[in-house]
Amino acid sequence: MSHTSTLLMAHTAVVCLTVFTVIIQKKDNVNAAIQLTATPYLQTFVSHDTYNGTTYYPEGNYSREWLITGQTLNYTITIEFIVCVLEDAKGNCLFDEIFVYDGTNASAALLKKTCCGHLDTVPFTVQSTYGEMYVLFVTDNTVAREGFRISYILEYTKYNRTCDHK
Ligand SMILES: [Ca+2]
Repeated sequence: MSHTSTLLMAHTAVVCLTVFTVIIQKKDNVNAAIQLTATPYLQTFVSHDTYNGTTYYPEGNYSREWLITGQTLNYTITIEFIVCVLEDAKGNCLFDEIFVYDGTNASAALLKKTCCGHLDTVPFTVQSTYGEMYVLFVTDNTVAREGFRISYILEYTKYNRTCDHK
């Protein structure tokens, strides 16, 4: 093999590696927070793609995040935990948890930290201050359960309830 072709092969390998890395990074970006738009109509999201009430979420440091944005920021977002079964931590929330933040990421104020079960019996709701809410589901490296189904809706109430004419 000539020196030139060796160099060419090395160059090709570098190019391929670079392209591959870019694809991986793009995939990671896609796997960032799932974007949801809250409207005045009730919609839902679930803990994992194969959620059906009986199929467990993946075992092994599975995590997923959702960014819910309201069509109108001045309205609030209310989520309701309809079904929620996480690894039983006997109420200590040591293993698999859901965090709900009052903004667009985990730097915002924490509205709720839950592992459901007997401490937070479904259904229960969490409401944002404005039209943005960030939900983070984090699991440890073992034991999965059925997961959750959560509804979300944009509500007009916060700034208008007191203005209602009876
Ligand atoms: Ca677990």
